Amino acid sequence: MISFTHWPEEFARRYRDQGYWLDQPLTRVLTQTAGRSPLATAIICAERRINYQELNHYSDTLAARLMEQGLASGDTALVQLPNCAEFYIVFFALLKAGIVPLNALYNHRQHELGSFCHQIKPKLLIASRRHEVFNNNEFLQHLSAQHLSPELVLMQDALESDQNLADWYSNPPASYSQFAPTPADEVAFFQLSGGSTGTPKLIPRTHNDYDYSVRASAEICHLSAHTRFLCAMPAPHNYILSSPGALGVFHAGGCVVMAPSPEPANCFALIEQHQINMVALVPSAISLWMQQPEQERLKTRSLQLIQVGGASFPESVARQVLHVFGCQLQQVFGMAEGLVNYTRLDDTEALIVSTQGRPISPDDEVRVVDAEGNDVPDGETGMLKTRGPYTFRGYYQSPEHNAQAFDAEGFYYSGDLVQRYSNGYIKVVGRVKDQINRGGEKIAAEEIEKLLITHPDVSAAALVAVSDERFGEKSCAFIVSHNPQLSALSLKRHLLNLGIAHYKLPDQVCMIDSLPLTAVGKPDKKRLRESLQHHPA
Ligand code: J2J
Repeated sequence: MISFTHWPEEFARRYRDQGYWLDQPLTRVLTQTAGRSPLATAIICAERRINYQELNHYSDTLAARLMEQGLASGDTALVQLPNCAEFYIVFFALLKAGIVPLNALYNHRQHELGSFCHQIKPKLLIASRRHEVFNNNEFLQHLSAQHLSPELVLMQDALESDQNLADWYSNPPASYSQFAPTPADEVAFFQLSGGSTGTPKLIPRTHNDYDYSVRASAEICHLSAHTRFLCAMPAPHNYILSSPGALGVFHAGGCVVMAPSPEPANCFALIEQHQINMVALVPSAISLWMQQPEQERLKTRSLQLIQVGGASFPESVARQVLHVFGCQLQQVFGMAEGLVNYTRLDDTEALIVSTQGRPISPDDEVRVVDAEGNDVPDGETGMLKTRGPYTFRGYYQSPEHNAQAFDAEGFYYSGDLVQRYSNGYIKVVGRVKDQINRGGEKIAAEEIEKLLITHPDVSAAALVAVSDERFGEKSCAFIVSHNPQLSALSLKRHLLNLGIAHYKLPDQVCMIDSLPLTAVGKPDKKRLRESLQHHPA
């Protein structure tokens, strides 16, 4: 089994007694619906329509083939697929076989994928030959040189010499053995943290905790067999997978329509063609959708619910959404670590536009505290800390970071600055974690700073957020260098050569003589941010 920080026994008992933890595998969200409505369409992916029976069958087949191959419960897998039906076939197959997946984002590159491999040492890799990291064998050879070669590699859009993913889920094994999912209170899969540290952190999620968050979310969002959900943001992201996301839709028996990205022209065409009634977006995407010409927006008339989350969403824009799309708006404030807040569908318009909602569960314990850990009065700003039936108790193999991220009672500090009102609703007003939220894509400053100083001409680096009309925030790298000729281009090329995801490249670069320091000798990022406001780069 994968080792992870369990909930203390008294909490586990309470979560079971309250009916949150069902002690069933997370694949329940699929198998129950497949039993109930086998012929209902589960996924529309370009020209393909896959019903629940087929989705269940494909994932059974792949699970059985993997077990036949000798992969077993407790093994790990690294998966990187674009938004497509295979993402869910693979996810359910791995869970059925007890193989614990980590679903990388499709825009992750060698740097991120390499770090994931180091952390989980996957026996299985599932990826796409269309992705730039896998369109040749360099990365696979690099893994092999590091003694990290997976035992089995399955490829989508496979070459002749590859093991073809499509064959593996379509062609049945010689015999089916009993599936062996990991126990419901053990790790089902790894979720990715937005991060604020040097290396991307992994979040162990159990069947019990994740299944509860999905079930409860589906109920809060009134999902049903009539839900037609557009999956237009990255499928592995916690929000799009579980709030209530595709898993919530499968649980309710609705239909998930795949879009490669939130690009408006394609999404609007899909919404019209498939009469989609629900979509989950980040603020920058909804702003882009609002800017489209009215005759284009008319194609979205079937939409009944637009969810917005992942980054801060100004009240004025929220009001505009109501006006422009004329459908329900729901704000979602969540985190891959657990806690998710929603405005409720029957809330007043004032609550919906001005807050980020309230927690899913009556047993979500949320505290808003000052720097000394004392609760602040309602309505005042403080740091959010939380524990509950679906909030994790520790990052994977990160004792030092866990010592900082959790308090002695097991509350997780999310790094968000919030205000909570007497009705329990939360407003996100800022952040203490060293992270840049670039239109919902999270960048851990330290991770990029560590890579920047590996450039031979860089002696110090600090990455800070700058506000941006479209993305909310973009990144600016302050660089100290002895080389007056050092260019932004050379720095970006260096980072790209190290294989980081493109969204992590600094949007701006500022050369300075030295980094201002705080009283304790750390880079004074507040002053750096202020200097940008006075002298925009
Ligand atoms: C302001 N900041 C927000 C919001 C997240 C549902 C929705 C989102 C995520 C997510 C998620 C925000 N307003 N509405 O996992 O299940 C920022 C906060 C938070 C961090 C978490 C879900 N919604 N944020 O975005 O793990 O800073 O999850 O702590 O990617 O995003 O990021 P992530």
